[in-house]
Amino acid sequence: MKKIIIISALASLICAGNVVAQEAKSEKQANNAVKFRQSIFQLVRSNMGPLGGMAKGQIPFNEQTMEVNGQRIEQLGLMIEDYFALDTTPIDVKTGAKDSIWKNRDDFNSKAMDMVKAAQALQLVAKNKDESNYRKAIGAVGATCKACHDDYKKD
Ligand code: ASC
Repeated sequence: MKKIIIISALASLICAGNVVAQEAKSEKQANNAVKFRQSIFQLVRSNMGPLGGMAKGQIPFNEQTMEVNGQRIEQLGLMIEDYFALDTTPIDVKTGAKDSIWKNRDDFNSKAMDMVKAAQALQLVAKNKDESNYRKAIGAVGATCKACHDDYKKD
């Protein structure tokens, strides 16, 4: 009895967040999950676009855009763990996500959190009008995109 109590207490600790890992059970469910995941990354891309333009000197630095887009990327980044909780590898779906994501969940989630942290740092730099660090802070966000793509995005 004691063992059961300890085990269930541990289980509830492990499942403390909203995120419960599951395997996709149908094509419809898996395809929906892919669409939702891709929606997140499309919005990340949309918000990275102007930031990348600033870092490359194509458009002027704009603190407000840096803050707003940084906040959006932060929020989107926080959704990644949840939206990847469903393992779609049992179903044959068209996806850019590598199967290795679900074999390395902790690393994948920690790479998503690296983006969150870099996006938070960017907001702070913009808020403080810390001009000499604008490029670096944007570059740091982009580097977290690349780090995850290198390991977990096909092609
Ligand atoms: C972007 C974008 C990415 C990252 C990456 C940074 O703007 O679309 O995937 O930055 O290219 O290296």
